[in-house]
Amino acid sequence: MLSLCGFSASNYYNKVKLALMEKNLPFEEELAWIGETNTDESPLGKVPYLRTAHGAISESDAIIEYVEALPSEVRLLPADPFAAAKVRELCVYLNLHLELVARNLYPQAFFGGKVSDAARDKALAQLEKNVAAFARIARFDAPFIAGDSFTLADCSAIVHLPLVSAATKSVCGKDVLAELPVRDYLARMGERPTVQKVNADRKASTVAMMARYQTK
Ligand SMILES: N[C@@H](CCC(=O)N[C@@H](CS)C(=O)NCC(=O)O)C(=O)O
Repeated sequence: MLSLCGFSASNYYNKVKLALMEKNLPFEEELAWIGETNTDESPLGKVPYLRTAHGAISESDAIIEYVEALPSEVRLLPADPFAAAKVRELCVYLNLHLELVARNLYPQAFFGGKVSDAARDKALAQLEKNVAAFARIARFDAPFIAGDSFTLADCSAIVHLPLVSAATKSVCGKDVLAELPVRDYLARMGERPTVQKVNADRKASTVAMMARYQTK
């Protein structure tokens, strides 16, 4: 049995959880908050990590590639090598060029901290450039983000895009994704039972996370 370790408020945890559910693979969830992770299983102390019969894997990209290689009637990467590379390209834009840059704003957007004006301006400038590039390759109305089927890129888009919007709106006073049809895309994805489950669990976990945060 696979064990997904981490917590459901985490966007990277949910990226993997969505992939596992979309592929109908059985797994259990093991709660591990930041600071309570197993260093042998996740050396940087990040979540998620996946415990398998062979050992643990950290880093969500390594995990979802493993998950995709497991036997399942559902594929989240096209069989065609070029099409698969285009899905992975979108994943890099979403994970590295959008989410990781927006993450610099999270301390102020979500945790009551303060981001310096210089850090805010730097993140905003990078995001504006990166969003314009992302908009050239994303296919929001295709109806999935990489085309006509649900892929690993949707697993990243569904969990990251709301945070990029919320963080930039809160800290920079503007949603860097406002010009893109993100709302319609997310509403369409929200019709999927897997996404509904991830969102319901995320809300409950966020309440628990904030309660822990406030008592620390
Ligand atoms: N590159 C990592 C990023 C995961 C990540 O940043 N997870 C956050 C929670 S959403 C975390 O563990 N933060 C704690 C830390 O960075 O020490 C991945 O793709 O798995």
